[in-house]
Amino acid sequence: MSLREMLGKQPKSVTSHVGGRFVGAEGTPIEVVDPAQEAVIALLHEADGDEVDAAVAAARSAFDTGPWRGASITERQRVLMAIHDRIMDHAAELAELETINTGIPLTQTQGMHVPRAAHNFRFFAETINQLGGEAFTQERDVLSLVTHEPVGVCALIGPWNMPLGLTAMKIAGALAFGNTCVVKPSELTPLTVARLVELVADLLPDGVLNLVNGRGQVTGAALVSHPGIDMASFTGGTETGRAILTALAKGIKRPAMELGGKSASIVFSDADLDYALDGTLLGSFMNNGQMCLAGSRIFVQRPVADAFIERFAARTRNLKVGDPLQRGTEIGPMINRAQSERMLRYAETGAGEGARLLAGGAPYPGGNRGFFAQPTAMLAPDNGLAICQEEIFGPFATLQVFDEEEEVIAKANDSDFGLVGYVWTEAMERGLRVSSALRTGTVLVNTPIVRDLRTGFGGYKMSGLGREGAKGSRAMFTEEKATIIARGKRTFPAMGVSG
Ligand code: TXE
Repeated sequence: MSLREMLGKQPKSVTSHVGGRFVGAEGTPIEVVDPAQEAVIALLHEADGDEVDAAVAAARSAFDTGPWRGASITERQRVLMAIHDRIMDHAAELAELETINTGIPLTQTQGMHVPRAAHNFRFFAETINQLGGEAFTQERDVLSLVTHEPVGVCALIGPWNMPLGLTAMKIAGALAFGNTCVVKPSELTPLTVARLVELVADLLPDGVLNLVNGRGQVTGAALVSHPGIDMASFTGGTETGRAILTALAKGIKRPAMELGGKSASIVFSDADLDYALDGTLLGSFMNNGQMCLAGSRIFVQRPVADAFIERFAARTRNLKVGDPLQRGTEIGPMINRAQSERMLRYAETGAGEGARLLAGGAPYPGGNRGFFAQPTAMLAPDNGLAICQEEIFGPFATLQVFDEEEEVIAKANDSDFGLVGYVWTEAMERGLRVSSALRTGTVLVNTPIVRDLRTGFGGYKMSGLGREGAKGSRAMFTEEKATIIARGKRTFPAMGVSG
């Protein structure tokens, strides 16, 4: 029997993991659904305020009195590498589980998500040995040292679009820098993170890695407003980010926010057009288009626009939609019915605002189960349209035509978001010039997604706060401490000597 059949017959029970033990199987569970089959595959025990309290207390006690915070770098590296190996040993199972739970094609979960989840642990194991502090010796009589200490208990809130990979990045960073954590995955996609916790529980001291599950409004809200946490790292939508920031503000807790995007992908007429076509398609439709860094707001320079747009539309119509477990499937179902209906509403809104439908714009006709929608492309007359301004988070691309470099930079920057910009050109000077003009945290020149963990990933404007990556993660997960040491007896004004 396949894993999907097994889960369909006997949905997995997912509980919290607190202080080294799996707890809490009572109460009415939340049904977790396979978006391709609409079958219940897991029953999620929702952690209430008391259970969140217990998880934070376990993390607090492990941080304050446990061995992890003071463990040597060698010991932390050993554990992080052991977690890497565990993930790789279970890579096939984790990829299949991720695909069943998210609808993301197996080729992508196998080829990218799971290896990347493991790589995060290897990367941070190496990074903690390489990132040093600072020493300032300019003042003759003092030596100033800057060191980084763990921030404490980290609340890690994960999204549903790449649950294992993105949450593993947070867990690996938090643990590498000596913290303890409480993880809350999305209630839509809790399976792989729960399995990860199960797989690595014996590698960590009790209380270092805790897991709570449940809806954002209940479990998530209780966690981020808990006085016992020291910071929260969140990946998700802008509205939720705002709610979490408000909760954190009460306790002056540190936020790290990776929010949405509406990234421009600019195709200049001097680009290698076949290559740019492949790149813009992948940048728009990978991960079923449910990507914060999707480059799905495409601008094409007029001399090549007609030919490029026609080919983009034909390739979009040709995308293979279907069962994400099948090899060859390029687009699986969207995460739930609300998201697929929302995406199709955007096609109507776009048409109402004067955009021309080039491909898709309707439910997927093949099969009567699953939250499938046809990959969609629209030609937009103006960047102010809702389809060019709002994050759609599905297989939906907009195309616009431009004439001048200055004009397209202004249009690309005309967005509330600022996560990523893509530039396609054979003129490297232009690539660099446009890169420095784009108000985004990352610019990719002549390539779709490349994630170099040594660089920080995060957004300008409403795309977030902070950066994830080597130094960015250190800034997120450590407190910076200055220690000023007198090199000998210093001369300073003596007070209270006379009168
Ligand atoms: O995710 P949410 P939603 C964008 C995308 C999508 C939109 C909405 O545009 O259409 O967000 O997605 C938890 N306190 N992205 O609403 O709410 C929740 O349980 C604490 C961009 O389905 O952002 C889940 O674990 N936690 C994106 C996590 O937040 C709360 C990835 C994310 O859910 C909470 C996903 C609360 N009050 C969606 N409310 C990206 N940046 O990649 C919810 N949560």
